[in-house]
Amino acid sequence: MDRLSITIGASLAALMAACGGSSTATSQASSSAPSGATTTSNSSAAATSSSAGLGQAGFTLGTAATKVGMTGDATDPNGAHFVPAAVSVHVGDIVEWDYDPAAFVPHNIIFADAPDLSNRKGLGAKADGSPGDGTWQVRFTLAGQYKYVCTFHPGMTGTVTVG
Ligand SMILES: [Cu+2]
Repeated sequence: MDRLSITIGASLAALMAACGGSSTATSQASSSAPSGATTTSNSSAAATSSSAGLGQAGFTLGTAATKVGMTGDATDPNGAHFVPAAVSVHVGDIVEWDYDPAAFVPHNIIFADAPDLSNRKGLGAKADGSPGDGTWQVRFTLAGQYKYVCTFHPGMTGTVTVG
């Protein structure tokens, strides 16, 4: 009995060692190589923690250095778009997105690399047709280029360059 359990224990230990060995090799390979999967999982974790250091976001942070309009919808020949689609500000400046109440189409502002700065709920018309929050502000505290999209309208994209 004792010898049997020892044998089984040893086999299990060998199996676990084998598993541990292979998974270690896998994680080493993926962490040393800049693979897409590793980069994605790292960047989403890093973006969540680091995007707090990129700036702050809210409805009323202060006076905006630059304002971006949100206009158009599916019936617009040009489609929905941010106006202007590209803005440049200095570190510490506030960018404000203003919803046009006449548009009756909601828009959101999603920064893929800075989720904390994003407005996920969206500005503008609510499901019942009543207007939602009309403005969204972001104070950028780190230089860089910040690309964003409205996920409600494919192709509705913008860029904030902070320098
Ligand atoms: Cu939109």
